[in-house]
Amino acid sequence: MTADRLTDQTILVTGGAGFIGSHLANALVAENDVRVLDNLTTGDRAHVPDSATFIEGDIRDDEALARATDGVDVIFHEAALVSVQGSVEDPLTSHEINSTATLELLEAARAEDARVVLASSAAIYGHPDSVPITETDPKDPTSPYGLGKLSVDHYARLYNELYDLETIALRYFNAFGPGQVAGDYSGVISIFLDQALGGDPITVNGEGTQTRDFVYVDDIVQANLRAATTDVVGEAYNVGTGDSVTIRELAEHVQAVTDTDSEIVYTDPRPGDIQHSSADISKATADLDYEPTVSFQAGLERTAEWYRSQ
Ligand code: UD2
Repeated sequence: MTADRLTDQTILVTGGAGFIGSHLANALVAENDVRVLDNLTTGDRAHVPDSATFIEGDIRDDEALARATDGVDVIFHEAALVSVQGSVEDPLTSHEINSTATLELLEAARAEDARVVLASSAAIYGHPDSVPITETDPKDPTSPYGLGKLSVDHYARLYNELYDLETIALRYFNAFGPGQVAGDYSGVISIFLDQALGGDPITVNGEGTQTRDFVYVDDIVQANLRAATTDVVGEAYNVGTGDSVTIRELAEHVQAVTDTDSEIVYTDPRPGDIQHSSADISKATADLDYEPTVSFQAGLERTAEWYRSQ
């Protein structure tokens, strides 16, 4: 498949009612026949575009998966148990969803000869030796979540090598944007915005010197769309921006964009927290023509705007 963009395809977005999946479904629905499979554990039916076919079901359910994958051309696999902390508390469920069910999905894709664009994660690298992180750097995940993503990232490559299935794994760094609902284990930006707009203190873990590469959801979507049409398959790509900010700076930016009096408080460091993270995106730029388009500041403003409107 080598086209500039996806048109007239039958597409499945797993997790399409969730944060990243719903943005993807919305980007695809005008020119394609889009199906969404989501169990609504963390997703929201209201975020699924009206013209998409919605299948409420769990990716662990064979019957739901068979219905969702029947006749598809492309699968974007975003459904996952996304909480790192949750995976530490319940590694078996994390494995069932993030590894076993994803393997089942690859099998279904093999039967349909469908391309699979798979959500992998920077969590596969664990504590990096140095930053920016390149795709060939050591992988030493520190959570069941990271290990599960590493297994399916490798399975995607193997399915290409063994069965000629068109697969691409995208290793997301710290995704943020509208639709990322604040919760105990959601991304730090959603938590800080929720705290600041609610008039609560902004809780920085440790001294806030740790850094993250925050990538706006539109750019995650861009990487997915390019992965869906590239002729370079069987590869994995970092999806970040190449820039990073400290968590302390992030807290200050959140204070500024929300125009709040919320103070920044420093709590205990999070056990096992990664100190530095930033993506080397040169491989995605070279192969996929991927370029981040939304700056951290602009993305933060748009996300704050969305929170205010909620
Ligand atoms: C994120 C993803 C994870 C994985 C990884 C890849 C989330 C929730 N997790 O893990 O799934 O893809 O990236 O690199 O998106 N922090 C605070 N105060 C808070 C919450 C967090 O200071 O109230 C800090 C936290 O200690 C960490 C940073 O903010 O240093 C980012 O935390 P996170 O949970 O948003 O994301 P991360 O990088 O652990």
